[in-house]
Order: sequence, then structure tokens, then C-alpha cells
Amino acid sequence: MKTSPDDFVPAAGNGLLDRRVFLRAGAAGSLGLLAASAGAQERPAWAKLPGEGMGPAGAPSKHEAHIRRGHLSLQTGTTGSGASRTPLEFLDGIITPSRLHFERHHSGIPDIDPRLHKLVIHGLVRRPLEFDVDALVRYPAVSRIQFLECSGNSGVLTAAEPVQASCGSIHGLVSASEWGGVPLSVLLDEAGVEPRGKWLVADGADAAMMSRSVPLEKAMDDAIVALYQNGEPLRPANGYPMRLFLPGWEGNISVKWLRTIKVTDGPAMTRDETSKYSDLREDGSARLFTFPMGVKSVITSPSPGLTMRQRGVYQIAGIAWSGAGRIARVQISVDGGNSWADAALDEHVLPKCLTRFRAAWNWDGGPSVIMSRALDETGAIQPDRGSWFDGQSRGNFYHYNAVHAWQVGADGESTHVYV
Ligand SMILES: Nc1nc2c(c(=O)[nH]1)N[C@H]1C(S)=C(S)[C@@H](COP(=O)(O)O)O[C@H]1N2
Ligand SMILES: [Mo]
Repeated sequence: MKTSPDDFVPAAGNGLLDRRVFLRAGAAGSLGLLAASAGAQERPAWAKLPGEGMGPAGAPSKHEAHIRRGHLSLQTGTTGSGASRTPLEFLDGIITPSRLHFERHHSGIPDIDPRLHKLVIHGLVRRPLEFDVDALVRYPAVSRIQFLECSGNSGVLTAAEPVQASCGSIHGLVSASEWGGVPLSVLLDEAGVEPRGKWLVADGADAAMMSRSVPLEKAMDDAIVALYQNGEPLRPANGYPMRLFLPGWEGNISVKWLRTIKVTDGPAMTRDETSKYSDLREDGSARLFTFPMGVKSVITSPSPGLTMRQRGVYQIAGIAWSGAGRIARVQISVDGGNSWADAALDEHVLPKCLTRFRAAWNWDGGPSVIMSRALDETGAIQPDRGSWFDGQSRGNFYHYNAVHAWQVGADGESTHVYV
């Protein structure tokens, strides 16, 4: 079935179309109407000669070499401390290729020999245990597709003026992977947590000695000791040979290069959970722990650098996620929030994972402000920018999840605006 522009049903102001256009066969064909009609083609040179041979490992096309992690900020006076970001504007679907997963290191990437690395579980347990990789791979394993987001992601949106940067530079401290490994509950059960054991303190084998306190409840619920990322052993930057992975919670607590788990009767109040990653309130007090990441969405296309060259039908695409569970709904506005319509969600709507959303927009070539707003299965709604600041101290920039807006200009370029 072919659709024509007549099949595009308006859903909200300024040309936003009904999402059912994505559910209909032939919808792509209708967008193809914009292209010159394809007739018989000449065979180009590459279609006449035998191609390159195969190799032991793949690499992206040389024509896509610009798709790289962006905004590599290095903390001055350090070697390898800082962050690199996922180039969200160039990606589609929900899985982040491992080579483009964001990185956040507090003291660089340790060069760990997996044969010498051990995870020790001790403290308030009946039987202290020690595991190397060879031992862990013999345990019952699980794998799940889930996001990881740094609490500092999008924090630049607390600035007085909207920063002009790419989508990935602003929001790219979030990625999603298939994480595989051993449920922490299995290992803790084997060690035998004593009744007084209510928390654990996890620390990493990097020079930053990253350490975080985890409530036992979460550890027993869905935490894993991850060994695999997108089907292959973890990348060194992401915790090789093993990391803690706490689905939906602020990235910092997923301790990389996991070395020790000590079961305790309370939180240790480590440097990494007190001097950083805690939210300062208006009255000057600090909130004690903000673990799950709030419901959030971002339009990845169009966005700065992805120029819209002519008026007509475009796909608005983006990602939505919530640390509390599944995304229930994403709404889109292309008129600065005056009217909204539901986006279509891709097939895989997984808990604590990125969800891909799409909407069709018949752009009339005029300046437009485009926004997305997500709702999760617990009923939580992504806040608007104004209400995000309620109760927060000035200067707090962690856990920013407010609705975000791009302005598409008459020249087809997107810029960052506050609404
Ligand atoms: N050992 C250790 N674990 C760590 C860190 C670190 O510097 N050292 N950074 C934390 C922070 S702040 C985040 S956001 C995530 C980032 O994980 P990634 O680099 O795999 O994206 O790891 C966390 N775990
Ligand atoms: Mo982080």
C-alpha cells in the first residue's frame, strides 16, 4: 500500500501528524515521494568489481567516521579523568554501540589483567568469598537491555543561557547496552548475609578508589556483576573485567572494575556519595541519596547539526527512559508546547531502558519550537523546566530531567532554546 500526503492526519498544531503513519505499511514509500522517482540505474564501479575480503573484526564505514564520542572533557591536572559522550544525534534504535558508550572516569582507565583481578565479598556475611572471572562465568547468568545515565547528564541545562552544542554534547551521558553477568543476589546468598547486614559498600580497582553504598534491597533485587556488554566482554573503559550494574540508578553507583563488596549495617557516606552526586536543596540542606534516574526524553533528530534542507515531511525521533520502569507514553509538540500529540514507540519498550519514539511532522518551513515529554508506567511525568528548579538550591545540576526544546529556524538549523 502506498500512502500519499492526503493520508497524513494532523494530530497537533504546526503540522504534527498522527503517529499511525508509522504503523501503516508503505509509510516509508510516502516519504519517498519526496525523492526523484527511481528508474533504471547505472551500475557504479563498486558494483562491477569484487570487493574487499573479510577480516577478524569489523569497523564502521569510513563514510561514518564523524560518528564519534563527543565533548571529551578532561579534568585539568589529571590523566584520563573526565567524560566523553555518546553522539546521540547520529544513532537510532535503543542500543548504543559499545565503542560509542559514554565514559566517565575519575582516575582514568586501569589496565587490569583479568587473571589477577578478584572480587571479594566480605563484612557481615557468614562466609567471605573471592571470585575471579573464571569462577563467575560458571554461575547462572542473566542479560538485560538497560540504560546507564550519569547524574551529571544534561546538567548544563541549569545554566542561565541555553548552551549551543550538539544533542550528544548536552545529553550524551546516557547510553544503553545489553548487560550480561551474574545476579548479585546469587553471590550474596552464597556468602550468607547476616541479619544485621542492610547495606553494602562497593569499591573499584581504579586509582580513584570509587566507592558507593548500596541498600541491600536493591542489591538483592536486580543488581548484577556485569561481565558482558552487547555480547562481548566489557570494554576496558566500561569496567573490564567486571563491574557492578544497578539498573535505573544514577551511573556513579555502578562501580566499574569492581573489586570489593563489604556488607555493612548502614551506608558508609563515602566521598563519592557525599561531596558529589547529592542534591543541594533551597534551604541549604542536602538530600540523602538520589538513586533512581527520573523520567526523561530527548529529541535526537532534528537537532543541532542535522539541517532540514527543504519543507515537507520529516521524522522526529528521540529516546525516552525512566529509572522507575517502562516508558508509558511520549508526547511531542512542534509549537512550543501549545499543543501535544502522542509519538509512536518502537516495538521494544523495556523497563529501565531507552525507548525509541518517533513522530511525523509536516514542516512548513517556518521557525518552530519542538519538544518531547515522557510519562512512565508509575505515572511520573517529565517536569517542565520551571518546576524542575522547585526546591533546588541554585547551583545544583545533578539529576536534571526537565523537558528540553530545540528551535528549528527558517534556515532548517536547530538551536537550543529554553521554553
Ligand atoms: N571504579 C569506578 N567506577 C565508576 C566510575 C569511576 O570513575 N571509577 N565512574 C562512575 C560514574 S560517575 C559513571 S556515570 C559511570 C560511567 O560508566 P561508563 O564509563 O561505563 O559509562 O561509572 C561509574 N563507576
Ligand atoms: Mo556519573
